[in-house]
Amino acid sequence: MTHCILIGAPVDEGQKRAGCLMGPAAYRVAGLARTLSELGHTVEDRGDVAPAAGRGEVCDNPAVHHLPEMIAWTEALGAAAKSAMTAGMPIFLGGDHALSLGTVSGVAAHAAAAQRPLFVLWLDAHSDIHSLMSTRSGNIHGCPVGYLSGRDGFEPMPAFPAPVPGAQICMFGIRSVDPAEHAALSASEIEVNDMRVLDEHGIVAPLRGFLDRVRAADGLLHVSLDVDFLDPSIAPAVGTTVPGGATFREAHLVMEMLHESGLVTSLDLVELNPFLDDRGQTARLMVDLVGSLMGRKVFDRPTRAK
Ligand code: 4U7
Ligand code: MN
Ligand code: MN
Ligand code: MN
Repeated sequence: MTHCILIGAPVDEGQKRAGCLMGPAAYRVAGLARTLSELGHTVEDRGDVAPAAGRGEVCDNPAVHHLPEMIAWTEALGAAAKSAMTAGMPIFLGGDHALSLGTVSGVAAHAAAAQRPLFVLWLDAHSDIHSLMSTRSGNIHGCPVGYLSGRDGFEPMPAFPAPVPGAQICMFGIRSVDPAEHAALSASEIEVNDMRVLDEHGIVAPLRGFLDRVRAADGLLHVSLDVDFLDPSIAPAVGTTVPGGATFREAHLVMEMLHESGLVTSLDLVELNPFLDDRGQTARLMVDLVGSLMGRKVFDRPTRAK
């Protein structure tokens, strides 16, 4: 039994297509709390985080937008994440992926206080390893891994902490990487499992390898699930669709293996844009995936009394 803490993060400023701010409401409507309690977990919904007003910070890349707002979100979500980690397992209901700047920093602050390493599993079509100077779209949802892993080659941003060494980050589902991101990934120690790896080896062996590393290090594990990890045919409600994503069963298998590992200590659900959904199918699929992560099985044979 896990104490699940739902934290709404209606972040819409990390990209330009309005709608991710409706994500937390969509997860609630799709029955996330009920799904968790039916699995025997306790659920506490802390409502939506509200950031302070932005303070006008600027950077040299004119494409970048909403930087002050994202700095304010990072602070507010960092505080919410750190405090939730002492009480249970936070599940952050996004909101676009820029929110992970805050959630992962807060979780990392908790891990540091507990003197345990934090590992991050990044399930995404994209590597999100831009800097404010390398991003061409100017969308900060393409930058969180860059800052969280302390990507070098650009000016440090004190407002975006760098708490997770690249060697503790593992990516799955990758199929859209910009040239500047390619260079950054190559120079990093991040484990990159692109879709080709999944096609060739399946998801089980590479994921086991990563989970074994987390276990051996007695690490905490944060999972960041971007809707576009999934194939757009099953998850249309996302602004940045990329064909060739994870199938329904691949995604559930990841979640089932994560459950069996018992290692996951926090979770981001990001990039859902309910305005683009088809009768709630994407929101429902995401909730079902959380169900698998939290212990729902296709068939659980009862142990027979002798
Ligand atoms: B997401 C992109 F150019 N790399 O920087 C960019 F392809 O959180 C996409 O993974 C970023 O959805 C996608 O804008 C960010 C683009
Ligand atoms: Mn992403
Ligand atoms: Mn993505
Ligand atoms: Mn996206």
